[in-house]
Amino acid sequence: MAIVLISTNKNFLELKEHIQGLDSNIQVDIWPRITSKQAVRMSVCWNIPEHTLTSYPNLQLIQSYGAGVSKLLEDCSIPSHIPIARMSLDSLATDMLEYIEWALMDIRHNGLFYRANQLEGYWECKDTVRRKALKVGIMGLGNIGQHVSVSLAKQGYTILGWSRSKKDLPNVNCYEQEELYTFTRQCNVVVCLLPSTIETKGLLDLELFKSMPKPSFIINAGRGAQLVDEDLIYALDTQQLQGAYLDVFNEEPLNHDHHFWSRKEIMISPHIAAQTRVSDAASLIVDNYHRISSGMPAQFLIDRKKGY
Ligand code: NDP
Ligand code: OXD
Repeated sequence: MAIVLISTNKNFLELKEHIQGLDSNIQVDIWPRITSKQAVRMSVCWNIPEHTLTSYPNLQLIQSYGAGVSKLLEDCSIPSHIPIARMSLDSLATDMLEYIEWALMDIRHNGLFYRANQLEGYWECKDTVRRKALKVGIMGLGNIGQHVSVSLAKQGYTILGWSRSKKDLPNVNCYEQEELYTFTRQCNVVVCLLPSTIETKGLLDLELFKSMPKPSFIINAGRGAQLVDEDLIYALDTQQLQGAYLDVFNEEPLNHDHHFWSRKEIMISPHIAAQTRVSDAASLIVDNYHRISSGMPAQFLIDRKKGY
């Protein structure tokens, strides 16, 4: 029985060492060097080329190396009977919280404004925004969104939350799917922590921006496909939105001639908001491997119909 680690942009050598450090009996291959395709029971995948998973006759589990699984679901060559598990780690939630805290602090201290002024050598003061004045709406209340919203509420932010099914979280005013605009109308910061699905594609559009009080901010650390790029530019041009913090993009890496690069109201980070930590990932992978080896279902299986 073996695990194969497959990625076009991650070096999985360290992951292999961690997995074997936890269980030296597990055979671990790093794609494309496979000892025996027959022996492979589990694949760990991040940015894999299409059709890579078609020739493993005994594959029982596809484990995403990230929380997002949309790329795997888009690959029609992956047999639909093989379960897919996502990465669901406390460290992804705590790291994401730090990224959102940093963006909120930057909003409160007018970071976009002062960095733009520095480039022009221009001195102008603006009032710092009090924590209570920000009404922060979190879209997506799963493993990550719940931790982020509850923690920010504890810090004194006014927090609203929105998800497909209504949640009940301490000091978070929660809304369900049909109440999207009731939710956004109250938020001067919207934070997107949603998975990429058919339903969430293009959700961050002009209609949503217009529903928010003027001016406001968005933070997108979910997936790039959730944002309509041209609508963001228009919303910034018309001062409907004051700024945007973007960690994920329709195309990654972001093309060097994309308009976002030149906009002083946009803060760009290269999909680093919460990065899977190798040691935590290895523990989950080994646990899931042991589960499937003893006939138990793996943890954190996704629902293909919902798309997450
Ligand atoms: P979960 O699956 O735990 O949570 C997803 C949440 O989104 C759930 O609350 C779900 O609602 C909600 N949701 C899904 N579809 C809809 C919809 N159509 N309308 C309203 N709510 C919806 O995922 P995680 O919290 O683990 O991760 C979320 C996403 O964050 C990932 O899929 C990935 O895209 C992104 N991510 C980004 C990272 C980065 O570095 N930028 C790092 C890690 C993750 P319900 O609870 O009702 O099911
Ligand atoms: C993830 C990500 O899905 O890194 O984990 O975006």
